[in-house]
Amino acid sequence: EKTFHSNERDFSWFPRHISELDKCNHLMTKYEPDLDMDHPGFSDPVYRERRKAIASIAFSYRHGETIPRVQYQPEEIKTWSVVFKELDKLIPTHACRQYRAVWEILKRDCNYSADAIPQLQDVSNFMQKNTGFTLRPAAGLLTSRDFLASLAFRVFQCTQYVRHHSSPHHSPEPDVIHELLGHAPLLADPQFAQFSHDLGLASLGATDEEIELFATMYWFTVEFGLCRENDGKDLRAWGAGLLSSYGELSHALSSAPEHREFEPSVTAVQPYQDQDYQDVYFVAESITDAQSKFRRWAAATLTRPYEVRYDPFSCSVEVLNSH
Ligand code: NLE
Ligand code: FE2
Repeated sequence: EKTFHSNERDFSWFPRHISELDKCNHLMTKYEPDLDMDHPGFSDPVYRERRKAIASIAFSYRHGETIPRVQYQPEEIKTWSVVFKELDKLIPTHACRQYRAVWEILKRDCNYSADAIPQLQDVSNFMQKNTGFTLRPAAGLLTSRDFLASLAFRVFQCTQYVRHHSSPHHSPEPDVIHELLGHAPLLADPQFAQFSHDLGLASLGATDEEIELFATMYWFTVEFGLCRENDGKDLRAWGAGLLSSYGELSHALSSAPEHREFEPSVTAVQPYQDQDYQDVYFVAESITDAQSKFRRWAAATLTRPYEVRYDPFSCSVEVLNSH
């Protein structure tokens, strides 16, 4: 049984205007290569310095600024290139329909190729034209509360450094390859953008326990979700953690892991680890189906005594029937 005191609730802060996302950039420290012994870059001081230098862009970034460009080094481009080529081969048979459609457009109109790492500002402009989503630079893995809050403003907080070259097939943490190959294509799809936006809005003003449920929900959908196509005959990936990891993408669709039906009340409490390939994935009928199930579940689960709505004209969140 969850209880909360209403005066506690009155003090819970969340961003009301998009510019307040400048205050929503708290990092989880577990993936700092300085701290995590298992991180592929741990024993490489040059990598650690480089990652820090790129992350410093995010620390000084303020809402409304153009995202500074990074001059990627040959080794970083090589890592990108390996991942790009492997995924380009798998996408036709492994990625969901919406992803495949945007993938072709990105290659044609947005300089997506094995030769260069696209710049965040260019990709942000492309997404904005399609769904209103924009990118802002993030220094690493953020707290779930901060990360989910930004989605309510159709802002995606995006890392800019590149994974360690020793592990192109899988990274335990987000990096620019994960963001640009995993997330960006689907954030340019209207239906999927709406699903992400819904998750973000649901998270505003939520209790810590509820944030945990939403973060788990996010994990098994936006990051590792599967769906069916061709009248249920084919299994396809729509999760960004799969679409940026050619190692895990093949694993996820094989018969090795367990495939369970997406059911919000079950999915939201499923334990998971974030070091290696998952051994359980949830399969939705479609993104629209996941979205309507999520909406029903969130409405029944949330304890906040008000509703929120995003006003795209003022880029702000309105609180309705507050008492
Ligand atoms: N495992 C993913 C990849 O290798 O791209 C990143 C997951 C971030 C949650
Ligand atoms: Fe991600």
